[in-house]
Amino acid sequence: MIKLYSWSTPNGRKISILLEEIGSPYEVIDINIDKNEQFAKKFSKISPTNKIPVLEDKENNIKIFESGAIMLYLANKHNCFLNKIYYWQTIEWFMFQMTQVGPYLGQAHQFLHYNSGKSKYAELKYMEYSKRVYSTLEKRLEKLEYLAHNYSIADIATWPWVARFEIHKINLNNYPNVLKWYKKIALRPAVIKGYNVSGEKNKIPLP
Ligand SMILES: N[C@@H](CCC(=O)N[C@@H](CS)C(=O)NCC(=O)O)C(=O)O
Repeated sequence: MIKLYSWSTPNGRKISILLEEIGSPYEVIDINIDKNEQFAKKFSKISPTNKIPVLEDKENNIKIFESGAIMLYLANKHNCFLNKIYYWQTIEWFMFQMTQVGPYLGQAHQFLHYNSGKSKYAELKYMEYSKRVYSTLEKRLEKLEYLAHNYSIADIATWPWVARFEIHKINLNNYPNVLKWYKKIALRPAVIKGYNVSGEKNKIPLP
């Protein structure tokens, strides 16, 4: 049995959505980061960075932190969502999520939503970065249905971040290709289920 330590955030949702897509049974252990449970002694032992998500798989006697590492582990274990033909394109767009979509939109959340008014410079900087991230996705999805041709870990990693469009103050209607991709993925039963397995239960936002 797989144990997933998670919370209702984009990085947590990536993993539960992937597990639902795979159809692998798993147990969720809530780590309420709003109550600083990530710093509890017990969790510190399995998460060296005191962050969710962490996955534990008894079958292979493994504990993994970092959402990217967890997703690669699951894609390799089950041989899915990491297509052999489009392997490097999938890795490219997966890495784009890990290094740009997540970090920049995450900072936009901090400065535009949770701490607005504290730094004009940071608000402007991360608003511009967010728009740049969306323009990159928009261009990529102009001719493609999914980020790396087939539905893959690149889409599964990126989608829960785009689902926070209201918090990073992006009008999805300005990015029609992203909007089409977002809405199509939002209809997948595994996405609907995986979105709400930990923490606060919310409706998938739609513009
Ligand atoms: N690079 C990490 C980021 C994980 C991360 O930022 N997790 C957040 C929730 S989305 C967290 O645990 N925050 C609590 C904290 O930083 O104290 C990953 O992709 O797993």
